[in-house]
Amino acid sequence: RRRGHRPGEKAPPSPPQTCRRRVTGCPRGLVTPAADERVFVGLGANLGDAVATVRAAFEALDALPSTRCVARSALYRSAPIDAQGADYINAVAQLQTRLSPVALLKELQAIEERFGRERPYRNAPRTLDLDLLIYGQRRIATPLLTVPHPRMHERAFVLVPLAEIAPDLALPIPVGQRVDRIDS
Ligand code: PH2
Ligand code: MG
Ligand code: MG
Repeated sequence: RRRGHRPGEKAPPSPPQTCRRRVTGCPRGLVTPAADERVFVGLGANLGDAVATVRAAFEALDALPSTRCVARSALYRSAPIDAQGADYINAVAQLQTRLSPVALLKELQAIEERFGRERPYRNAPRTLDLDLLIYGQRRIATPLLTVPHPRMHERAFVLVPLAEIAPDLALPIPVGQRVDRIDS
């Protein structure tokens, strides 16, 4: 597996300015040189064995092409917010990846599918939810993808695990929401 170039190694030549970035030419069609951007993914589950699922999902993230999971938060339990069903198990992963944001989104959706995700209605209980929270400094606003995640700043179940693994991000934690760390 390619892990991106190491410090000291010669960087690949940049494409000519006049050329559109080629994304269709490479086999997966999905690789972009972004290996040193800090990428964070939120994990959530409240259907089935949520603890086991979130643990397995960390492994699935680490197994993605051109991607490594470089930090995992603890697992946290919280009541559903704007949703019904059982308590959620939530966590946050930090990735190092050469996948573009959209390519990564597609991979996250494929993992959700593999874990039996169904979408009968909005915010329905789910076996696994993987949300792209932050992709370096990028701001993305397309019908397909919004980064940073538009609701993450209101959600303690995202911010608390994120603050655990990235304390320097200095995010505001909402008051009045309980998020209880569990042993994992
Ligand atoms: N995800 C939602 C809606 N509500 N509540 C908790 N506690 N945890 C979640 O992951 C969550 C939620 C939509 O994705
Ligand atoms: Mg979500
Ligand atoms: Mg989602």
